[in-house]
Amino acid sequence: MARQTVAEQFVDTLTRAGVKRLYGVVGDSLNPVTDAVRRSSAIEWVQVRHEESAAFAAGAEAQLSGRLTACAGSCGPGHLHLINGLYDAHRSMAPVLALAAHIPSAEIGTVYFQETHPDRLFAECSHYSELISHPDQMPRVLLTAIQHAVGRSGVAVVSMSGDTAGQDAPQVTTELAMATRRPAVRPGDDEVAALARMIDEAEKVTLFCGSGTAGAHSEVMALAERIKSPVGHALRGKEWIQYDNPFDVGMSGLLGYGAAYDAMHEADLLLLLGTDFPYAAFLPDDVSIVQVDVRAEHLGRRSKLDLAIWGDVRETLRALIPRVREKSDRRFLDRMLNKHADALEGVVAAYTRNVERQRPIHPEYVAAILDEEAADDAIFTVDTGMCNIWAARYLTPNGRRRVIGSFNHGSMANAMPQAIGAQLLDRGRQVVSMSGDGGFSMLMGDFLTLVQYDLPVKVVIFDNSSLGMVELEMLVAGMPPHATSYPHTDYAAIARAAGAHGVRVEDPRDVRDALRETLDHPGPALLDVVTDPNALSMPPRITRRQLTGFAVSTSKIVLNGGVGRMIQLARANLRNIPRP
Ligand SMILES: Cc1ncc(C[n+]2csc(CCOP(=O)(O)OP(=O)(O)O)c2C)c(N)n1
Ligand SMILES: [Mg+2]
Repeated sequence: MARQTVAEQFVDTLTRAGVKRLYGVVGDSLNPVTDAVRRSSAIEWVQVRHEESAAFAAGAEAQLSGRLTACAGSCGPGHLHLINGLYDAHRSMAPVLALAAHIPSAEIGTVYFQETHPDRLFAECSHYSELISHPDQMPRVLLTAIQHAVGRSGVAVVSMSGDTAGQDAPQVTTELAMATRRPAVRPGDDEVAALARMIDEAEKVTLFCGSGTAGAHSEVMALAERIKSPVGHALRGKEWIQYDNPFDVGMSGLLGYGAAYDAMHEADLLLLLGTDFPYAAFLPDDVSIVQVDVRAEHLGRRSKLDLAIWGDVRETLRALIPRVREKSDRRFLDRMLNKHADALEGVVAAYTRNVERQRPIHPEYVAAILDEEAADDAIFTVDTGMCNIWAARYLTPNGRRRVIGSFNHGSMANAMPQAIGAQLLDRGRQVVSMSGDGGFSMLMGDFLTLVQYDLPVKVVIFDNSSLGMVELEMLVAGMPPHATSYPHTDYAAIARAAGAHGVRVEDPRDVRDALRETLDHPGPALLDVVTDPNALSMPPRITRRQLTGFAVSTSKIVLNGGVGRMIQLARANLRNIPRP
C-alpha cells in the first residue's frame, strides 16, 4: 500500500468504521483532513453553516442508523461551536467521533491565536478525548476513540494539529480490525431467577419502558401478556413501545398523560426497562423496583432498587419469560386500562372545542393534522420547547416512524440540524422538523444547508412569536413573562428568499392544504404556521394531586392538554378486555 499522511489514514480508518460523512466547517487547522476527504470516494464532506449543526446532524444520523458518524471543527471557535451538539449526541448515547483540529503543535500552551485545549474542553461531553501529538499515535488513538464511541454509545473526540495531520503516517492501516456492532448482553442466571421469583410473588406488576426497549417490542408484549401488567413509557420509549400495545397506560414525566403514573404507584412491583428516566419525583418510593439496563452505571441512579439487572432488555426478557408463572388475574391491568381511557377522555373533551376555527391557530390542531398527513415511515425531529409536547401527544407511533429530539440534553434549535443528518441518511424518506420559532431562528443559518444540498426536509414552524415554554414556566412560577416574546417574522418569506419553498398560514382552515403542499413539495420546504402563544391554559388545569405530587417537588409544571389519536388507541384497548 502506498504511503499515507496521517490525515489520509484518519479518513481511511473512519471509512473502515462505516462513516459516510464528515459534517463540519473548514478551517486551516483542518485543511489536511478536509483535503483527504475531498480525495476520498467513500466519505463526503457536509458543509454546514455552524459547527453546532454539524454535531446535531451527526448525532441524528447516528441515532437513526445505529452506526458511527463523524463531525469536525477547526481550532478554537470551531471547537466551542461543536460543543452543544456534542453534548446532545453524548447524552442521547449516539456514537459520534468528533475531530477537533488543533492550533500548530509548536504553539500549544502559549495562549496562541484561537487556542483552546480540546482534550480538556470535551472531557465532559465524551467517553474519550485525547490529543494526537505524534504521527506514531495513529491509527491506535483514533481506533481507541472509535471503540469508545461505539462500545460505550456516545461521543469520542480526537484532537490533532494540522501540522501533525499533514505528516507521513508511519504505519499502514490495511489490516485494522474493529468492532462496530454491539453484542447482546444477557444477565446471569441468578439474576434472572431472582427477577422471576419477585414477579411470581407480586400481584400487581407494572412495566415502564425507555429507549432501551428498542427492538424488544414483542418481548415486552409477551411479558405483559404473561403477567397481566400495564405498560407505561418514558418519552424516549414511546416510539418503541406504544404501538400495537394492548397494555398501554401512557407516558409518565413532565409531559406525561394517562395512567402511567398511577400504574407505577399502585403496583407492588415496578420493572424499569431500559430507561434512564430522570425525574425521581415521578417514581414511587414504596413499591419494589427492579431496573434492567445494559449500562450498569445507570442502575439505581434514579431510585432505590430491590434488584439491579445488567443486561439488554430483549435478552433479559427472553431469558425471563419462560421462567415466570403465567398470571390469570387481570384486575389490576383492566383497572389501569380503564383509568387511562378515562384520563384521556377528559382532556380530549377540553381540547376539541372550536379548534378548527380558532385564530390564532391552535398548535395542537396543527400537530394533529401533521400526524394524519405525515408518511407512515416519516422521521420527525422535534425542537425543545412546546414542540416536545405536541410530538409526545400527537404523533402516533407505529413502529416505522421515528421521533428524535434533544430529549436528554434539552437544547433548543436541535430539530432542523438533526433533520439534515436524518435526510442525508435517506433522501427518499420523509423528514419533518417540528421547529419552534425560537429554536428555528437560533440556528437558522443552516436552513441554507438544506437548500445547498437540496435536502427535501419539511420544516414546520410552530410560530407563536414567543419562547413559549419558558413563558409558561414563568406564569406557573407566578412571574410576569419577561423577555419571552419576539416580533412577528415571516419565516416563509425568508425560506423563499433562500431558494426553498415557503408557505405561511394564519387561518386554521388552510392548515391541512398547506401541510399537504409542503409535504408533497419535492425539495426543501418550510411551513410557517402562526400559532397561539397561549395554547395551554395550564395552571387552572393542574389538579391538587399533581400540585402536591409533582409540581412542588420538581418545581416544574406538569403539562396537560390534548392527546390526539391516543384516545382511539385507549378506547380500542378497552374493547379488547376479555368479557367473562
Ligand atoms: C440553547 C437553549 N437555550 C435556552 C433554553 C431554555 N428554553 C427551553 S424551551 C425555550 C423556548 C423555546 O422557544 P421556541 O423554540 O419558540 O418554542 P415554543 O416553546 O415557543 O414552542 C427556552 C428558551 C434551552 N432549552 N436551550
Ligand atoms: Mg415559540
